[in-house]
Amino acid sequence: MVIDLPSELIDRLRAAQRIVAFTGAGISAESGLSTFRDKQTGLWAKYRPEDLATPQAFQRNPRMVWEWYEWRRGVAAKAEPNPGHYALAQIEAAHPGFFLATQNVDGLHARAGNRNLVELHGNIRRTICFDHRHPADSWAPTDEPPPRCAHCGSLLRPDVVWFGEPLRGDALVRAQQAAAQCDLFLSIGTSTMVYPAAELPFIAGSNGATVIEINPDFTPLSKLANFVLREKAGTALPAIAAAMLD
Ligand code: BV8
Repeated sequence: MVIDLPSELIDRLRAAQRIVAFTGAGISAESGLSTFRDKQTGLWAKYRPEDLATPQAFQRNPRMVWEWYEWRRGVAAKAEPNPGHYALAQIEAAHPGFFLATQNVDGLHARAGNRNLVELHGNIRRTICFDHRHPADSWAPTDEPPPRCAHCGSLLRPDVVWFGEPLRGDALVRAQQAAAQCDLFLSIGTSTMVYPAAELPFIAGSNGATVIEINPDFTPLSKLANFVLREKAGTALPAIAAAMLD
């Protein structure tokens, strides 16, 4: 489906020098990956992600949390980037001032071709140990999962940021600086609920950037955004890329 963008939005898109895209689970929904707000399906239907994605849950029941991530890792590995992911890769390829900050851990932006990106909440395809964050690329099969670290013997876990854990490295600072300095901020497929990541669109808006929200549903950002496209990312982003790159 091709949508018409407001002419004022097209002018802003074409004039933008420094662009930040901020994505959440909604951009991967059209790749078949359920969002955090979706009811969990099947085996995990009775659990809320927020109750599984915590260090406490892992310490309480490491096997269950490990198996939830093994299931999600398997689903993510079979998923393909969708037109929304590819549109952002097209924009980065044509726009030196483009920066992508994702909350997603599925690795689909890198697979679509984006390089100038930070994965604020880590990546489900990477595994580390719980006690020292030693990376683990492989591990001996065990009938008592989670497997253990070859270096220190502590339990292995996914290299993602759990609720109650601080974001790692310089990802957040890089994203905050990009948000503060951009002139166009695209907030895509996120409920804008999880901090500190959710602050990024508000940082951009308070620094004078044009803020565009792409989300079929209302979020806490909707009333502040300069433009709200009540569309799926897979519909809106190709139209935005076409308007920018024509
Ligand atoms: C931190 C990785 C501090 C794991 C994730 C009280 C006590 C303690 C902490 C807090 C507190 N109050 C607030 C906090 C902070 C807490 C927080 O924000 N909690 C929320 C629930 C209130 N944050 C944290 O704990 C963070 N850490 O604060 O540390 C600290 C500092 C120093 C020392 C110690 C501690 C860490 C947060 C990171 C958690 N990890 N993911 C994993 O994936 O398993 S969060 C996870 O949910 C995602 O990464 C994402 O960030 C987040 C929100 O999900 P969304 O991506 O927005 O997806 P959602 O389903 O919510 O929405 C999807 C949207 O898409 C919807 O709006 C839908 O309408 C739309 N959509 C659907 N289809 C489409 C679409 N849009 C477009 N197209 C479509 N087709």
